[in-house]
Amino acid sequence: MPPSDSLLLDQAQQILMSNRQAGGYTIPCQGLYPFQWNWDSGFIALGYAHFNIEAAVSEIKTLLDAQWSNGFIPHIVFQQPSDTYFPGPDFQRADLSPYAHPKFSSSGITQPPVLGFVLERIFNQAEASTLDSSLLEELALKIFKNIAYFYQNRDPNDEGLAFIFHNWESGTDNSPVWDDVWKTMDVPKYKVQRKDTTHVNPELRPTQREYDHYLYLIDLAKECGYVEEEIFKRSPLLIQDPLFNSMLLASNAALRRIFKSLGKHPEKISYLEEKYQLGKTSMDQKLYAPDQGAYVYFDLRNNKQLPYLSSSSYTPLMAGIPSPERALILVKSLQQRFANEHYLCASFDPTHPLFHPKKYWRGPVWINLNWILYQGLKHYGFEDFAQRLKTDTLQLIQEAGFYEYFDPRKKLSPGQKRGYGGQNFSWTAALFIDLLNDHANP
Ligand code: 2M8
Repeated sequence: MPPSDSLLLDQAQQILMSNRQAGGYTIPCQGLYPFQWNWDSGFIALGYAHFNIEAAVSEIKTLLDAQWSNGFIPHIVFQQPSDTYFPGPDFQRADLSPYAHPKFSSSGITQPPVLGFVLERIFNQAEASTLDSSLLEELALKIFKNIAYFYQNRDPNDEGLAFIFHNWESGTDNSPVWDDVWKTMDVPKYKVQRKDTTHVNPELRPTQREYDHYLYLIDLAKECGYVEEEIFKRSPLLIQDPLFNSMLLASNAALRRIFKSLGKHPEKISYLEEKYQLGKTSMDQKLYAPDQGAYVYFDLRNNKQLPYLSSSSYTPLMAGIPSPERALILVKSLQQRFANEHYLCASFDPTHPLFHPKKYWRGPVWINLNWILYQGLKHYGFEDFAQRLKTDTLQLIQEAGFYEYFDPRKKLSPGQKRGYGGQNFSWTAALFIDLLNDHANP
């Protein structure tokens, strides 16, 4: 490993340890995101697994501690008070749900379910002797309950696909994909004090008007007492997201492998297998857009595909969804649209007029999405392209540092920055560690 990489590796470990809190969980970024976030914790655990296995396990455990009685896992757990973030617990009011955890204050929306494959990787990474199989089983059963929650509460048409009812559930907060949904809504103007705009350049964050929609959707879910059946009837945002569902299917597959390795829970393995096949077929039939050569979002409320390409469009590769022939089409589409004048992988189609290279989820590169795409390319044996993706990812971090997101344009004018958003960002550090220590995984 070049000396510069080993310095960066040290720095990445330090970032994680300094973002780690006394309660045994890690915040994504000081100030900007001062609580525990769901899928952040998953990616963060993957980084810890290489140098501090206890911290890796604790990251998952602390998140699962806040799991609701129906299996739901919130997108934010407000583990400790902080006044540097809005909307906090007083606005999000998870306590309105009959299933909310009585001891943990949290949000009532969720995020892409990554914990299944994260758990598998952590245990594969750990020395066989350091973690016992009863711990693996205990955590896997909780994650199973979470996966089953989606099939039971977010899949009213029995398609093996989960719907989301908030853009924050997608993790890709202000993607242009959501613009179409906002056009169908007429929401009030909220007079609230945002905090995100005090930490980073407000022009690069979602607009005030976009936030009105985000807050309105939370208010609507609160009116429904966070009961999915009600939300399904009323929410103007009801989406089957290819990224969210790919994470669900990848976690489903990982859980089956875990139960098989334990030699236990055959009925759960069959249940998951059945749902996986259903989800795979539905995703291939409903979310695939032949004219784009990739998967897109399906708007369940208005019963139509949303015709945009984003980095999410290629994430089904990680869950083994497309046939090998279709996987090849995906890779060609990715190469043609995303790989020419840009580092991989812009979060939104760089050839589209709505692409913005610096604005959050409207174009910049995000390291967690790159990591997911890298796994997908390797899964189908596209070794060279996977290598290109890995090199691009490491190069962005080497050039700019451990930022939240990166401008994907290869050529920047003098004085233009490469890295944006929060600094010393936890999942950027964690996944840098994982990519540098790339190891064989199923
Ligand atoms: C961003 O989202 C939060 C809301 O969840 C925010 O902007 O306040 C997203 O990038 C999301 O994917 C991420 O998990 C979160 C914390 O890093 O920040």
